[in-house]
Amino acid sequence: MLREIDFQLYLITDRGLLGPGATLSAAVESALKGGVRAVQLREKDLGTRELLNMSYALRAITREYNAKLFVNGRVDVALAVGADGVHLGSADMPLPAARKAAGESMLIGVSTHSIQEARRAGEEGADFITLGPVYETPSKMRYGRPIGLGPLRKVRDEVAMPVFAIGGITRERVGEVLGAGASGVALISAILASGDIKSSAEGFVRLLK
Ligand code: 3NM
Repeated sequence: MLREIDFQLYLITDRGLLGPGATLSAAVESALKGGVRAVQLREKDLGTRELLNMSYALRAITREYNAKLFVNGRVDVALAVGADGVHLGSADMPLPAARKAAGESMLIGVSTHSIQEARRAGEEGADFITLGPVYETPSKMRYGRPIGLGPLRKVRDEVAMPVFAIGGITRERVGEVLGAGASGVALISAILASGDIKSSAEGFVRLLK
């Protein structure tokens, strides 16, 4: 089954980066106003009920803007709130099991950190992958050492699905990662910690047109 990926900018949440008093819903709405059309809810410290409530809230807002919603790691939550997809990391349910649970129409994105992981995700039927961290990220070692542009250049010959460059992505680096073969970019801080979420999102959208 072909499930189309119709976005190039993939915003991932981290409410810890928001200013004092800011809510994640308001921050995401600003990004949507700036043209973001795919959001991954990634708040790993939340318990199931809190995550569920936040997912419902983001589902309502993303729907208003005709944007896709992905839930990190939790097929059950994604299904319960009617999200468009789930995004799997290496500690989450393996892709074949997630596909079985999620059904055929749900989008499944997978985090990869090497050509080998990218290939495997392709073989297992991921709809898209993130590949990184390409650059050093503000949160540095949490995501491992930067892999640089080399794997991005190689991955295009290895997999057919869209590949999003992730890790330290800024507007200045969009040209470089697209040039290396990425089909889009996935990011947190360059939008959510930018001070002006809407205009940062607009900047990325302009570059990706
Ligand atoms: N995953 P920023 S890097 C969530 O390499 C995440 O899989 C990564 O944040 C990976 O855009 C990363 O602020 C953090 O660098 C991305």
